[in-house]
Amino acid sequence: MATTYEGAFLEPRSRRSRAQEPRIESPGAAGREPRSRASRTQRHPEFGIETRVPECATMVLRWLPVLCSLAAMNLLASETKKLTLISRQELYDRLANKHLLEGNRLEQLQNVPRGGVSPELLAKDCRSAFLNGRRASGLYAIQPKDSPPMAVYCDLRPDGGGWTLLQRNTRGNGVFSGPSAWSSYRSGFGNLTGDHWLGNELIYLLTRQNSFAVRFLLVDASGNEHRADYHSFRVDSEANGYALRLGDYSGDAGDAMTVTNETGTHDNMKFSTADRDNDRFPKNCAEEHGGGWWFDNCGSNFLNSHSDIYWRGLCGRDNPCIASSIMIQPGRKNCSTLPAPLPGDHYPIHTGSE
Ligand SMILES: [Ca+2]
Repeated sequence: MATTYEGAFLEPRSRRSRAQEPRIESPGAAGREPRSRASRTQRHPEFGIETRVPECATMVLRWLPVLCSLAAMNLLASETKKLTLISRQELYDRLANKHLLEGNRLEQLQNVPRGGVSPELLAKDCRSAFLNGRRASGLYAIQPKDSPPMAVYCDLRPDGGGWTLLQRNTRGNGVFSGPSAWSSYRSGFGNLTGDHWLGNELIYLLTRQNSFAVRFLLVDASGNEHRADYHSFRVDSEANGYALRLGDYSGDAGDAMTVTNETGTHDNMKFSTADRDNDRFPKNCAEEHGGGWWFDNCGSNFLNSHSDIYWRGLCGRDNPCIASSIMIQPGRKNCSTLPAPLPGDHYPIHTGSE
């Protein structure tokens, strides 16, 4: 009996998988790749060209708007999580220099509403406040990078671009006649709405976060205003004696900070006080002149005087300047000159909130 093997290994149709089924080619399908089940054909509406779009791509395209929305919401939620709302009192407690606020009056801070504030949203300096639309000069709480918040006087007149004041001296109220110790100049003294020294530590924290320009403004005995701009300004840390680092000069007051003469040059000098002599004079310049400064031998200027504000070539003992102020703002990347004060403007003589 002949044994036939035909169909001996065939299983019943119901038990065969589809892959095992004989493939039946449709007419005209010869030579073409079998159509993948994980793709679909899409006809271009204009050129009629058929392209095959993978199903996974179709799914991604279909759900892309939803995925984008979810990602945006997630990003927004993560950003929102970083913000903290603290009360005005709590911010005040955190201020590094609250002793410079007259009468501890919280309402003096123009950007801290009664309902509280998010420290993360505070400007890092007065220039930032200006760019955020602030135009009223006065006291602001700022939050420099890697620093506790601090209160500063912001000069925000439209033509100025946003200045952060470091010093104001109108020789009033004896503010500059008392403090002489290193610790006083380190932590600052006076009243931010009047005469004050912001403090070497805060000046260091401010100027280490960016490239700053500085303006020394002086009012001579006749009431005329003069300025000395330096296109870069930085103060080193206390470990390096709060040494002064200045760039190129421009202005009409005369370069009394970086010029080298028989009294030395102030640039690159460490700060000196009555109890810390870092100058190159045989005696102690700070003790001799009655206040702290970047003295050399002893120098060509001294703005922290309670009596004679000195700037070589502009005002001296016989014709002392009657007011001074020191202010900074981030340096301009394009090296353009700093805006000049308008005729009649008197930067240093702000004695109250505007
Ligand atoms: Ca000395």
